[in-house]
Amino acid sequence: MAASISKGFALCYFFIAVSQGVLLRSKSNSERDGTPTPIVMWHGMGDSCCARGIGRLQQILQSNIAGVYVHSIEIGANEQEDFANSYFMSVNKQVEQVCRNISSNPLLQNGYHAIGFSQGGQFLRAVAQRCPMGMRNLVTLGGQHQGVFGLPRCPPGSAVICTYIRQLLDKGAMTDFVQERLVQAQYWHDSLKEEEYRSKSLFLADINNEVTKNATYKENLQKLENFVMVKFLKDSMVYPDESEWFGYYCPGQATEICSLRNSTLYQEDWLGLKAMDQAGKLKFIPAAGDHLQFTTEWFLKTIVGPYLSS
Ligand SMILES: *[C@@H]1O[C@H](CO)[C@@H](O)[C@H](O)[C@H]1NC(C)=O
Ligand SMILES: *[C@@H]1O[C@H](CO)[C@@H](O)[C@H](O)[C@H]1NC(C)=O
Ligand SMILES: CC(=O)N[C@H]1CO[C@H](CO)[C@@H](O)[C@@H]1O
Repeated sequence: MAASISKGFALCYFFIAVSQGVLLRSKSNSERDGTPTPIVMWHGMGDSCCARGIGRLQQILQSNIAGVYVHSIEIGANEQEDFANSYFMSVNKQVEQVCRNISSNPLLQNGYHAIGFSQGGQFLRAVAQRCPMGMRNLVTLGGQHQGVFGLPRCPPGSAVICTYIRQLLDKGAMTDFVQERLVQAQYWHDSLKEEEYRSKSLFLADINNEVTKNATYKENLQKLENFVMVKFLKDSMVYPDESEWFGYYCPGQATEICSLRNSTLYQEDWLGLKAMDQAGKLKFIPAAGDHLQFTTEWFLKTIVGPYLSS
């Protein structure tokens, strides 16, 4: 099965060859109605529900899991709005919209699997924590669960937007002005200023239970059957890439990395991740390439087969 990946793609842009693919048997919802568990996808920054990369992935899922319903999240009235909202709409509002959308979709009422690309990964985790609605497996590919500290490269087609974003982040990611306007500021995490991050972050510090320890978040996240995190070992987009496995710079500095298991969040179990780890529900999967670069074969074998097709 041939798959080719173009080099040099940025946050959430990837091209993947549509494979002829093995037909993965679906054990799935068969007890209920004989159809496979539906899949909800959330794209990343500078991407949209139905652009080339995401569209092809949706095709791959549909051609490899017979009869599966796939819902690719679109925020806004059309693809242009969806693209712009990936930069400029409050993440909390986006999550709220997705919660409403999932709860009003009759095809998603018997549970679903979720797969998020890059920032779509941590946004879907917020969905799991705030309105799980029967989410079974959550897969995040290059998600930034502990945020980012740096915006190294931008997706193609986003150069102008990115220059503007950099200026905003430089001006002060944690000012109310920027927090309210910029998606990426809402998961900005300056490990040199943990206190400021906790008090100002409108999104990430909240879903990570850094401030209020919301028992509902912890309870809901643990409802997942599996929480699968893929880290790209040659990631040149996400700093630090350990964030893709829920680790980060150790508090108070920006060089040394502390893994998830080494963090207070884990050790005091603010989110139930330690309990999930002990129950074998956390999967830390390495992928060899750069951000969101993988082959169809890898995707089918490592992700679709084990986590999306039953
Ligand atoms: C949910 O998403 C679908 C597909 O993008 C869209 O057609 C529909 O209008 C959305 N529904 C709500 C309630 O947002
Ligand atoms: C905890 O999260 C739930 C679900 O989003 C929300 O309804 C509730 O208001 C939150 N509680 C606190 C104390 O923030
Ligand atoms: C929170 C925590 O356990 N931090 C530890 C992570 O690992 C470093 C180095 O091994 C320790 O110094 C920290 O105390």
